[in-house]
Amino acid sequence: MRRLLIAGNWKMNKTVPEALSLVRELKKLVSDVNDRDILVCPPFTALYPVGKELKGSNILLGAQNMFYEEKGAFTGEISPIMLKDVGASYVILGHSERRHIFGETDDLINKKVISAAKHGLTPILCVGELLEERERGETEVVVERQVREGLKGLSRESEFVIAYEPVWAIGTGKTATPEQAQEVHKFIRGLLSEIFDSEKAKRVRILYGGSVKPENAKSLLEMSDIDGALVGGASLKAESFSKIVKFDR
Ligand code: G2H
Repeated sequence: MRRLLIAGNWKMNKTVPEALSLVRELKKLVSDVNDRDILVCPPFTALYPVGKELKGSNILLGAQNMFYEEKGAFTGEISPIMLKDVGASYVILGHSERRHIFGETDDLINKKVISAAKHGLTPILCVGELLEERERGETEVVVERQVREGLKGLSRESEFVIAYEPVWAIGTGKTATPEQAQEVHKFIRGLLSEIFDSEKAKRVRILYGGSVKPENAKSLLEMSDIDGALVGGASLKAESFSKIVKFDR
């Protein structure tokens, strides 16, 4: 009942010519895929040209962050209206790099989630524990706080996606085992049932992120509560990203 979503988070990579060459190659490699959603999230500077290049294709466009206000004196920020304007339909919010390098709090992330939904952008709320937190047995406490705070005040009708990204598995080459990931995904779906109801919880897509590669995608994506992947490093090359997109179910 949940359509798979394979999303590429390019982070702070790719100039405009590099971004265009990547999506041109990717378009060819995945043109025959129609049973799952494919999303790319380039840096802000490449959103407009990449969006133009993707028109009429089966690849969706998303951003990696935004501010919650519509416009005004917020130097350096980008608004949801600006993202819609360049053709984005998704926005990654609360990525662990935003939380830990840029100090984003649950409260700020929640304001962004609410604003994205209000403007018709689908928020991808990222959650995940640090290594120390996992070792202290606090994974569920941390994830529960991030999910509850991040979704506070969001209406049941709003479409949103959750990405579970254990921080210790991001860009480190260490992947959570499919069983470790499934356990947390199941826990998150249970929380969604409590926050909304079980019907809504069944429809929300929960992605796994953290060193997803062509070699481990299948075993992760086969788990019952893993509905897709948020891919960083391996989304920077058309070949590896397309292999993840096209993993055999
Ligand atoms: C986690 C992920 C993408 P990577 O940050 O969001 O990156 O696949 O490089 O671990």
